[in-house]
Amino acid sequence: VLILHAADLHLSEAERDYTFPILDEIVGIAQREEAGLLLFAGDMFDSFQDLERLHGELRTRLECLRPACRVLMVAGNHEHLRAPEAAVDAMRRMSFGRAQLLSQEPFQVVPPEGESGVEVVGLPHRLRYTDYLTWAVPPPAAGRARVVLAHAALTGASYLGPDPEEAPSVMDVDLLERLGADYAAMGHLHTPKTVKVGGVTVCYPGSARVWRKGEAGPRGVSLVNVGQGPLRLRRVRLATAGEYRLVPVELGLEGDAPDLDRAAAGWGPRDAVDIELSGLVEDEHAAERTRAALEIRYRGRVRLLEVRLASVSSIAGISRNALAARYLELWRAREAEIEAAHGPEVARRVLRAGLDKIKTILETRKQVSA
Ligand SMILES: [Mn+2]
Repeated sequence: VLILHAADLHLSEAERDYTFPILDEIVGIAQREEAGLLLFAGDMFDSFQDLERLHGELRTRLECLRPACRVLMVAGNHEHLRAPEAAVDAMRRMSFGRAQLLSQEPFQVVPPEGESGVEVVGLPHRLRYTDYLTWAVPPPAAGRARVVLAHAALTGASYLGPDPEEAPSVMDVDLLERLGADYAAMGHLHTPKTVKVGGVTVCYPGSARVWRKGEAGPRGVSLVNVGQGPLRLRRVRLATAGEYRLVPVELGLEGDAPDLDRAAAGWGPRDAVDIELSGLVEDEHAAERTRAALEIRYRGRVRLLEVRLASVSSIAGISRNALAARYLELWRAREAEIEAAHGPEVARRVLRAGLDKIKTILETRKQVSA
């Protein structure tokens, strides 16, 4: 069966216009590829309130799926954020239409459907899974592949460490092996990652959207063929998710920025662009003017734009200082040569390193004379 596996969409009321088109794109991929199973591995909603307010909208958006496509999901830690005590009972009373929420603790077995169907074991999100050795999980049905659907970080494999900013919820990979899973459809880690542990292919498709700063690289879902011959896995990119792009910019002495239009031509309208200005400048007001100008220039071109003064330091009159003047004179004589050999970025960094050194010398002198 062809499975479309997505995770961590974090649908939210505040970002309705950003997140729902991504859901539509995922549904469109399931249609185009004729997926037989659509799995959502948790954090479909950004909080319990978002789940309460938006689950009807989710129901509507899933209606167009062909009847042969089954939709299963588990809750993640975010569906429990700011949730009332009986959150799981509340979730069970909600109607998700085409989607079935696997909420039975600690696991829920969904028997295969049709001749080529796979068996799915849902593990609703918990803070701890340490009692798993006592779970009475039946062995996989004869001749059927088993898929585990879960939302957790994993231990037992050092390269799958927990996300430091997220809730603990760590699962031992041994649990996945004991369940006899062929494929573990995981959510929780926002960076895409696939590893083979014993006989289990463990896959995190990563967040289906840019959820916070630093989530760089294309967002996507996994398309996996399970149950017919060897497991085949491929990644499909989500165009509507855009990308997070960190753009480091080194300012010149006058607070001037290099031309960013070439780089900006590669930015998409759904991207989150984070321009980080650094450098040593004569006048910090000039740096602030550059910052404001860049904001005006690129605002509206991307979904989110931030232009920040990250590590800009200023030293007034440095170009009039004898030592600095001599250094700048030597620098200008060799600037073209260094730029040609190493590119403008390296050239700016070399200039900055020299001026930083001079700044330190001047400051030390001041302290000594004071
Ligand atoms: Mn998440």
